[in-house]
Amino acid sequence: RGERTRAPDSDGVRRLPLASPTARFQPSTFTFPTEIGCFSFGPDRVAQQQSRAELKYYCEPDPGCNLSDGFPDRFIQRAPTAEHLDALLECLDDVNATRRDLAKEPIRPALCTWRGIMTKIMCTPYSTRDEWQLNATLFKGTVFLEEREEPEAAAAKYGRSDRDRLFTYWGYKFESLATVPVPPSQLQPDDPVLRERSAQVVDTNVQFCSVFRATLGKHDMVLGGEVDCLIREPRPDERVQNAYAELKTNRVITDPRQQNSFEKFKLLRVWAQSYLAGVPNIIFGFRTDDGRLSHTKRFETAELPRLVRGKPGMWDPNRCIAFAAECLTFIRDAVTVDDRRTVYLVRFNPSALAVEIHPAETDSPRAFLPGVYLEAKSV
Ligand code: 0WD
Ligand code: CA
Repeated sequence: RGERTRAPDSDGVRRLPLASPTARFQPSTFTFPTEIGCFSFGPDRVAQQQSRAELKYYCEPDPGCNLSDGFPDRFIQRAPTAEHLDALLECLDDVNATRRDLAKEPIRPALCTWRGIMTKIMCTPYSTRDEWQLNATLFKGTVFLEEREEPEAAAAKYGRSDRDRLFTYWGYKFESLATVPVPPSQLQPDDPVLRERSAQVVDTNVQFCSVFRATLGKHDMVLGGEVDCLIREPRPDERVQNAYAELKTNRVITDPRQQNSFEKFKLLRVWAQSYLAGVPNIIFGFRTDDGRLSHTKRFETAELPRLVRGKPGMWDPNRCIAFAAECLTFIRDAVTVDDRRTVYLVRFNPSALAVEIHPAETDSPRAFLPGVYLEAKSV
């Protein structure tokens, strides 16, 4: 530790080797995130700032319901357009403009990105075969990260086979069947809202995103992440986050091998994802091979590490946190040119088992900070 090479190699690339299971990173900490703002995307994919319009309530779906229903005619899948961090930055600017009016210091985090990027970084010690590539830009003291995806790869994901699209649909259909726009306590058993659930168009443009502030090691971060629903009505004296829930689907588990893989891979990812955003509840919809909902099961995010602890080959949340903190320090140390047109490539290289930071590209065609943010009232 500490002696890990941070200076560039002869090829100009800086490398942070993934610690082996025996050579651990310094333990680090993550503070429970606090929501500072939010936004909703409607079917038009325009972000309504500070709107909870698309935050729905969980409502137990009917067992045995058909997740294929409505496919493909009632499925609107968002086109893979590069949205960058636009809605998130607009939200942060909005929050800072309000703070300025209250004579409060603006929030200028060390890092600002989508929660999904941090999930990837956090899971890296246990997902060593999965490459990731990020664009990084330092602007006015904040490092911004976005996914670097070649247009061909994005298009390939979108234009997959009908079978693949159906699998994707099942996940969204579960969300649609398991949520209602008003608290279920306000609904009668025969309320039309309940029946309308199954007739709804599944539109992946529609999303509610929470924007929150958290500290990882010595770094403060502002992250934005999609929140699926509220599990109950939040009490007036508590943070709304306490009632947030993540919805997931999984094939029904029928043998110990599947249980092991579920715990090892799926629970790690959903733990990291939910933990980062302070989402305390996770609801799994288990489905059959032909897309019927079998049953649902609730987990508390905080109980997942305990559920896998001590089992061979499982993950350790402290290792995820320690690695992510180290990775952030590595990025902060290497991304030093404060310029909106300068972009660094940050990459996890599975064959070298190392995070790499490539030399800065100045006046880069990949520059991704939007005009609205650059000209913002609060920057
Ligand atoms: O275009 C892209 N490459 C991505 C866009 C990748 C990841 C996220 N996003 C967008 C999301 O659409 C959202 O507006 O960033 C925003 C925040 O997302 P996040 O919360 O940081 O994303 P993540 O935690 O990776 O995923 C949360 C949900 C997913 O739910 P599940 O249960 O599968 O984890 O965001 C959705 C999906 O419902 N999602 C996407 N929706 C459309 N296109 C995508 C995508 N590429 N990735 C995740
Ligand atoms: Ca989900």
